[in-house]
Amino acid sequence: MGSTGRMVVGAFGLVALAIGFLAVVFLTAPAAPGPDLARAKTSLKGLYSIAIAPESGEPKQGDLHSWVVTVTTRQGAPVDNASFTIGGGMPEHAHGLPTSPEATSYLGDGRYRIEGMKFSMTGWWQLKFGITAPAGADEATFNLVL
Ligand SMILES: [Cu+2]
Repeated sequence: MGSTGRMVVGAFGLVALAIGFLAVVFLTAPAAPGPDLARAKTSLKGLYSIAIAPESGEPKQGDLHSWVVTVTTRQGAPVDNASFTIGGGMPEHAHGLPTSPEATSYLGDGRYRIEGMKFSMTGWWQLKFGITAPAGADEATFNLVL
């Protein structure tokens, strides 16, 4: 093999090495962590299981709409007589909810209707539910991306 041949082989080797290196960097880079979009979770102190669902279809930007929140004990028993504080906002914009949603009725089986919810912008929203019931006070935060 002449010196030109060795250079070609050498250059090819370097390119292969660079590709290999980039592949390792690319494949091992952590994926950008998105917010946890689960709509059912255990409350912060572990007292309740709490699940949220829009009452009719996925909410759209600007719509005043309702949610149904279901609260059970960790063993799955429905929680009656819960009261709620509802807050939240857009963590990336440092603003709160545009409305003051409230629990307006008990639907039975641990389900409560939350009325007056509105998402005035598209993007990442957080909903923070404070729950007070005979077993104690606890809270849960949900993420939504519109
Ligand atoms: Cu915003």
